[in-house]
Amino acid sequence: MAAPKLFKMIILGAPGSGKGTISSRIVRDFGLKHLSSGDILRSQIMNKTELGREAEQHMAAGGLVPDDIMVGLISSQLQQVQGGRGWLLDGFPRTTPQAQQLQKMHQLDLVVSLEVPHEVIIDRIKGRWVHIPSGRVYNTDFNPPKKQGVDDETGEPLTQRPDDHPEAVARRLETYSSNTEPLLQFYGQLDLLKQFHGTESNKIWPHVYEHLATFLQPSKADK
Ligand code: G5P
Ligand code: MG
Repeated sequence: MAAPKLFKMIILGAPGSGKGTISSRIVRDFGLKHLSSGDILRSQIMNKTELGREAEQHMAAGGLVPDDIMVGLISSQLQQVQGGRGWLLDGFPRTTPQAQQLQKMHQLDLVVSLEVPHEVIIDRIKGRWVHIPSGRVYNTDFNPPKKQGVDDETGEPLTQRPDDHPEAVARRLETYSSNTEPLLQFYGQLDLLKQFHGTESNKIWPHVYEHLATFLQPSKADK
């Protein structure tokens, strides 16, 4: 019997727009496999791989890791996804060449974009703390850890991302506007794009949930 077709989606949005936050709810309620390009790169840096060393310089300055590295990295990660309902890519593609390469390899079902004003983003990034090994994200106001400075599940220390200092955040927002925003048009023309506007993830989430539920049966009934 042929394997069931995998659901393939992308989440776009500026740095700090809540891609990781909304993705973790999609994983919880719709059972997709979450692949975050930023989390994959940070684990390469933590493991001191050659790729990690190359990526680190670009990331710390708020720039982009070269397209050829990213396409190779993500396509090999996607090949390793076995079974399940499908996947959710967060942070990739980020440039038109990356999107063109992905189109050659996979037929996408949906592209979601989170549209959050930049002034809201700058404020919330200041309070972000992360657990690098798992990618779990906290915020001192929005979703603080149970114990300050410590990951809820492992008890390991939380850190602040080196690219979350104000100069790098400003550069990441500029990079998003010039390199990634053109993808809205790219996916709009392919009739795959659905945009969600708002300033709070908790208010955006029910709309994302309802839209996704038109494609996939939720694995949990509540939003
Ligand atoms: P990343 O890791 O992909 P970004 O910059 O795209 O990084 P980031 O910063 O991870 O995106 P996010 O996932 O959109 O943000 O947002 P989040 O973490 O969920 O939320 C941000 C904070 O706000 C958290 O603390 C969260 O708790 C809080 N929060 C969420 N919602 C709310 C709310 O409603 N209210 C409040 N108060 N707080 C809230 O990429 C990093 C770097 O890797 C390289 C690049 O150098 C990039 O800069 N890279 C690539 N380079 C080239 N090509 C690619 N494809 C690349 N992918 C990664
Ligand atoms: Mg993220």
